[in-house]
Amino acid sequence: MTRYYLVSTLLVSFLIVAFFGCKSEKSDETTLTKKPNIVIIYMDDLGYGDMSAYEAGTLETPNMDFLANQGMKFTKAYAASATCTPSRYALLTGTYPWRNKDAKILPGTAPLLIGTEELTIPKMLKQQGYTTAVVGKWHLGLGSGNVNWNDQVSPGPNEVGFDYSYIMAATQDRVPTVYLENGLVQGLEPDDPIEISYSENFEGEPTGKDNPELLTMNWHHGHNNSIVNGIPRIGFMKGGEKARWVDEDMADHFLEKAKEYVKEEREAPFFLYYAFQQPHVPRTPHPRFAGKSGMGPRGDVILEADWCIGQFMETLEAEGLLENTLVIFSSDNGPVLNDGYYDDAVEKLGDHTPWGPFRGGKYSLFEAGTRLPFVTYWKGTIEPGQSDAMISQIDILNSLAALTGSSERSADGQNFIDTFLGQADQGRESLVLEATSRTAFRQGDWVLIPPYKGPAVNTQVNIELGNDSDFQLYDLSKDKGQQQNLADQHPEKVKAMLEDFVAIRGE
Ligand code: NG6
Ligand code: CA
Repeated sequence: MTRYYLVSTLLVSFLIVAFFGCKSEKSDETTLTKKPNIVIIYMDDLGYGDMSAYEAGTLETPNMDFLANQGMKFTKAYAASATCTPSRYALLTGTYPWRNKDAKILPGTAPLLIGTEELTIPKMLKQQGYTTAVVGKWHLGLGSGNVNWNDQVSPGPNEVGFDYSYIMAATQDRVPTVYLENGLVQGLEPDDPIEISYSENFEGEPTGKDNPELLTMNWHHGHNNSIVNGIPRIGFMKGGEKARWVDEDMADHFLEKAKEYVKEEREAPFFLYYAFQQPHVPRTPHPRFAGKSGMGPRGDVILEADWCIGQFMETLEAEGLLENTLVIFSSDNGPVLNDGYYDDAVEKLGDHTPWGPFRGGKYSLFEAGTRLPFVTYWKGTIEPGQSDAMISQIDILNSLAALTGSSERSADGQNFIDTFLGQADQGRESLVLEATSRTAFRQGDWVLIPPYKGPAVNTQVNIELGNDSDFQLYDLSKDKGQQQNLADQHPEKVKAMLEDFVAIRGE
């Protein structure tokens, strides 16, 4: 039987060689040196409990679940921060965001946050022969201080390692509300230039504050400057009428760009950072999804994002790339319901729990701020499974470097490629968490939150921030929801953790 098998295998191999022997040497070479494509799908404000594979919430997210159930689903994975810009900075550079004092939520006019000399995932992968692209939300600053949106906008993604970029500059709620392709605003007409200010309005331009009659979505806090498509935004914008995006089409638009990129680069090893805008505010589902979740626009845009992921994965499959592509799926920070607009997110939530079993949410030092869905999927290479290893998004750079044979490493990141591929269960021993410039220390099963001044709750968004006048110590193995502060009971633990924390963080 065995011998028969061996002989028949040899025979088949011989036939294959004989039959395909005329194929060029080049194709053999490509097979030998072919590195896997890498895609990072990055959500904006999606919580641990927003995905049905993680928590049995009310939403059904079959396409996200497919990745989780057919790949490695991580239960102790963290974003580097509880807000967007610092998390994205850390994801791409493998560096803790609190090391960079400017890594805060940026206005649409902020200069590029990543230094053009800094190591980034796309830069590292380029050295390894990859073509690289970002499609979607950027929010890492552009230019060097005084952006002229009517000219080539630089430096930007293309100067920190991306060969191709198709982005919105900041967030969906911030101006300029336009797309940029490789630093050029799309659809801009020369006789209608764009002007942007984050300090004052342009004369005669309506605002959310003064012209409620023009609004299709009402603001709750902030978000009362210029009105675009009936939605009041953060920041003032004038001109560029033809270049302005249609909010309801944004998801389809980015999906189209992501699909085009994959089709064009199917022969190359490529890296695509596909940065979704959902479910960040303003939540503007395409009419195909409006009302579909029964949970208002926040639920609807999660269904929309889920559908986009399905479409994107179908494209990988149709192009024959599924078995040669590592997909990493995660989110930039925890969930928030009312983030500045009246959009029924609170009113229609029902029994859904975006934060899963955790306390807090976006902006919070409590777990829900940074503990997020994290999945690695690679058909045929990663066996379906679950990992309870503690990992951070700052570990992606070093892990991908190890995967692709690069010797580059970031100082803060660790290499967990074997864990990502389901071949090991090793994770971090400790990790510094960040939320709006405050930090906490996660070690083993424990988390230590130092005292911070400031309100316990951000009442505008109704999220507990983690501030307290005393040390807080939680044992997450027994108390996921951080209800029992054990600091008084374990002063020696507080002291020991504080020492290790200070050794990494500094004073
Ligand atoms: C806050 C905005 C919030 C959101 C956030 C950035 C106000 C009052 N709130 O300042 O709506 O835009 O910034 O979110 O303006 S993030 O996910 O990009 O970090
Ligand atoms: Ca975010």
